Amino acid sequence: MAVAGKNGGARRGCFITLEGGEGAGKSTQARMLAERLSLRGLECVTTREPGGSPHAEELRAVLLSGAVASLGPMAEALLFAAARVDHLDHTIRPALARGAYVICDRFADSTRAYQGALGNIDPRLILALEAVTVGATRPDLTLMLDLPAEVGLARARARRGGGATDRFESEGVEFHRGLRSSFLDIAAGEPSRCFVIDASGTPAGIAESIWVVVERRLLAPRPPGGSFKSTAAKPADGRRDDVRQDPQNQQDPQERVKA
Ligand code: T5A
Repeated sequence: MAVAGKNGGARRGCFITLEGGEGAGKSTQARMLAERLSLRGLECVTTREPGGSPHAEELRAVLLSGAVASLGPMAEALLFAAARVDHLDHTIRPALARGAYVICDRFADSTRAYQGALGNIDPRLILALEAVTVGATRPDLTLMLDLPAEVGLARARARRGGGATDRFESEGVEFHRGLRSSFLDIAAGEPSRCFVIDASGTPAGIAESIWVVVERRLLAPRPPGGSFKSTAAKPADGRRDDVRQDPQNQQDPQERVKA
């Protein structure tokens, strides 16, 4: 089934991105979501950034080795953008053009958070680079997997076993706390695209929360003549548990707690 896209094109699929800190469970959830969509008979393409196409995977190896770090965040941002162009041209756009669901583990919000906010690059520059790189191929839905930095880092560490940390995992915990805030700020700024998911539960519980959002946002019939609107609420402690949708689309807070 192809979903009508807001970004033009007579027929296109659906572009879903997963974002969040290290070890938040993005890859796990991307896989689980693809399995569930596939059971509905929908074609799914799971992919990742940096990477997702042969040349972009080569750039991934360079970026995660840390070889570019000494050139500074702007050079890193440009290389992530170069990888993204190749990924879009060779994987994402062809899949969307044939009506597939593309589920991408990280995308442009990661550049905004890692290189932009944490790397102190002027946000106008990051957004201009994003506009040139991404063009109209913006995600239809972004799932922000949110959990304390320490928990995500512990998960990533446990998975790695004794292996070496990569370029960004090796940053201190303050960096990763800052990342979490940046992703939550991005979600607050674009509530019609972004939905924050509490990623501290079990994989199955988180997958269920994600499925509720995907069903309501992408699979349910649209209300006549319009897209869903949403409003964002920020708790007093600065953490965001979710980005609430309009009443037709609202997630039961209890469902989130259970996840
Ligand atoms: N980057 C990327 C930039 O700086 N700028 C950019 O523009 C882009 C696109 C990519 C790095 O590049 C940076 C960000 C990153 O540092 P990566 O290896 O792809 O490097 O890093 P991550 O995307 O962070 O991938 P991770 O694998 O570390 O995290 P995930 O995908 O969020 O987590 P996942 O699913 O692999 O799970 C990690 C471990 O936790 C377990 C899993 O089994 C696994 O062992 N797990 C859970 N455990 C308990 N409870 C749960 N609910 C769990 N879910 C998963």
